[in-house]
Amino acid sequence: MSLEVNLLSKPRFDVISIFPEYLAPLSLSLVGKARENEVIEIAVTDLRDFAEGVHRSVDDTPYGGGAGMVMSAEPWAKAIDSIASERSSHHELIILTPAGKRFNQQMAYELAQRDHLIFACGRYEGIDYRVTEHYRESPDFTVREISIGDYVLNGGEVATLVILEAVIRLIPGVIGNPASLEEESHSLLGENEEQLVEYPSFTKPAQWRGLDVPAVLLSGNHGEIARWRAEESMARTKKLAE
Ligand code: 6GU
Repeated sequence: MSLEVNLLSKPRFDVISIFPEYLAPLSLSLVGKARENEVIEIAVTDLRDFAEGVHRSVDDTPYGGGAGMVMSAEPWAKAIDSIASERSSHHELIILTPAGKRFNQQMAYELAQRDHLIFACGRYEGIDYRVTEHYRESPDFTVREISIGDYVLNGGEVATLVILEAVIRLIPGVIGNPASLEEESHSLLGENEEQLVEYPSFTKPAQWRGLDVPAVLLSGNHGEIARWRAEESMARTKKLAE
């Protein structure tokens, strides 16, 4: 299993949504800077641009009955085909759904290796399942259904923000000091083979509202400090499993 991120071309991220404004945070902070510095490319597409008729409808009632509406296959296929035709690479199509595989750090590393990710943000009762089936049959696509946890959101937009934030920070050149990727919680890099969470951190002042920074961190003894941090990491990780 290689966790090193090796990319031949600039990674491209496409997001398809009926609420493009929901993805506005992708212009902020680390992700926004990576776009400005042209380390990555992100484009947001309005699904309705690919819907027909005066009402630009993107949904319909479910076959078999039941509550809610289902997103129609054709606008999705038109949007996905249009986006894919702009790039010759293999495409990773990510369909956001609470019925998908739970997102984790291992998946973040895998997605950070890909040249082209397309995020399909479904709403309502989801997307006509034939969209998944259709692109699974194509050799140009890998299709993944992903969930970010065991709760229900109104759509895939926020899940896309979560996944993009986890993935993009792993791309070389996005984070100034890559060593910080090794020490953090859930890291699969460096010496964190047991997938420990991070130890607690403190900064100045040494006393604050009656609370002292642990004395060992002021000792200057690097061996003692490393041992204390490793013990804290193990204790925190153990506590999470309770
Ligand atoms: Cl990816 N989508 C929706 N609608 N709800 C979710 C989710 C995704 N992940 C967890 N809950």
